[in-house]
Amino acid sequence: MRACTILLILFAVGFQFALAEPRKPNVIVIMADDLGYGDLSCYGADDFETPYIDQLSAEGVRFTSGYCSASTCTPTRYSFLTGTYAFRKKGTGIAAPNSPTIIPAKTPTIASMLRGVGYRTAVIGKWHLGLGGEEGPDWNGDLKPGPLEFGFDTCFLLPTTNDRVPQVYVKDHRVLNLDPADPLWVGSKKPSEDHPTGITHRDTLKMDWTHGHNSTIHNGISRIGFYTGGHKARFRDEDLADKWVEQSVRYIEENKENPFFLFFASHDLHVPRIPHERFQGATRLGYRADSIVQLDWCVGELMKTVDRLGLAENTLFVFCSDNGPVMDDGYADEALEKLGDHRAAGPYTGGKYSIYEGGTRTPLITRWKGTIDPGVSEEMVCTIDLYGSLAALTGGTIPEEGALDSLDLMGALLGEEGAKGRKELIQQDNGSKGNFGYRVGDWKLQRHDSKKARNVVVEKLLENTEVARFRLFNLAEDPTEKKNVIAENPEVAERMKTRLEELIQAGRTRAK
Ligand code: NG6
Ligand code: CA
Repeated sequence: MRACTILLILFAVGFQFALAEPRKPNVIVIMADDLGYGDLSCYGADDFETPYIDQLSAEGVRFTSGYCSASTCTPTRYSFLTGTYAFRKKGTGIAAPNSPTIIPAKTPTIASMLRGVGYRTAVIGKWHLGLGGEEGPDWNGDLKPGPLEFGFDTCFLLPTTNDRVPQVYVKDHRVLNLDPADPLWVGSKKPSEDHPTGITHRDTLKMDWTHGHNSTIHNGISRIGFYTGGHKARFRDEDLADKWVEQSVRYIEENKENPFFLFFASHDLHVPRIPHERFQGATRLGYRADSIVQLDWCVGELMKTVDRLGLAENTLFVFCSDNGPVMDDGYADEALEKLGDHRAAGPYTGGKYSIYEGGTRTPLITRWKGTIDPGVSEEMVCTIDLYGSLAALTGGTIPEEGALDSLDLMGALLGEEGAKGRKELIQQDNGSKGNFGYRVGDWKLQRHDSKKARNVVVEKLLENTEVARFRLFNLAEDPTEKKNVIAENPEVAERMKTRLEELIQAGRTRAK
């Protein structure tokens, strides 16, 4: 009897120990660019198909309350990598072509945490977090600090976004294929009187601009900012997706024996939307949706590679977006004209640049064959939580002063029964004007310090509308945030206003 009890205790202790044992699957985070909640067939799009992402979703967990932390690219990426809300750090808004790195030196990141527990780490695709020290990027020299100083073993990058100059790849610390005899110059002023731009040579463009984006021309498209030189290093917009896949497949093959972390930072469907020729016309909706089909193809290639190498049961895929959708973001690509009935933000209002749900509630899917039971989850999860969650899964450590807002939601991310997501989430826009969304359960408080709201995604240009500083919505009854119920619920509103301000002032939301 006694022996039996001891055995039972030993078994129980052993079992608990086994539960707490770190697991180190490969992790592939695929971050789409400007992809809205309604932009995939598994999230309700029915004007075109996204079969590979649908498969990922069917084999994993599809979140209906999956968020990115901001409604523009740079702050979401900053928060994803550092685990800290971007509004806590000045200068984390959309980065300019010559921006220095915006991540402070020695900041711990999701990549450095995973490297600390034996992962190989890579970022392939769009960076847009600045490169170089205070002086900005040294395009002809070493581009550091950059990803390699923040925990990545290797990188293969588009330095900013492709509507910004220059159109060159950065491999580790260097511009790839740069000929020293033809140095690269990047600036914000026209380098010479006769330098062709989108204004002076507008009739030569293969895609016209609508606002901004009228400086240096490359590949028939005028961009934000000016550059000269580096001709051998320049790429064609049409080839970006193929390049990301080629580099990623190679990386996965080379690292199949190690645990690896791959941040696949797609440029689809950011402007200029120039998918490869084989995807042009893939849908009836123009290049915006054609780019979604291209993105879907990329996801399929990654899935096939993982399957071919027998890694599917040892690889956690996370699919997400960096902000909500936008139609006219500076180029005349007919996104709006050909939109038809497609609702890029699904049932939600707003999109990119907005603190309405459409700005940050975006597709989020996890798949880990053999570990995740397929399903749909309503738990609230955010890209900012991947850092804390993966640390908990892999046994990684987070310094007390690191990842200040990243929560361990691993159970929810794996779709475990009873596992809870976030109780509350702060949403931000590009960050400069102090506008916030604050969701607690079904309640959503909007705080517009700018007293202006960008609210409609299907208009030609996003209009700013005058609004009250605070508004309250009940998302269960009013997911479109049309009916402000602040007057009817003064106590809820007061509680949420106070708590939001406390969370901002506290400097962190992750417990010490
Ligand atoms: C805006 C650009 C927009 C896009 C955005 C960044 C203009 C008029 N608009 O300033 O085209 O580049 O920045 O997008 O220049 S993001 O997805 O990288 O945040
Ligand atoms: Ca974006």
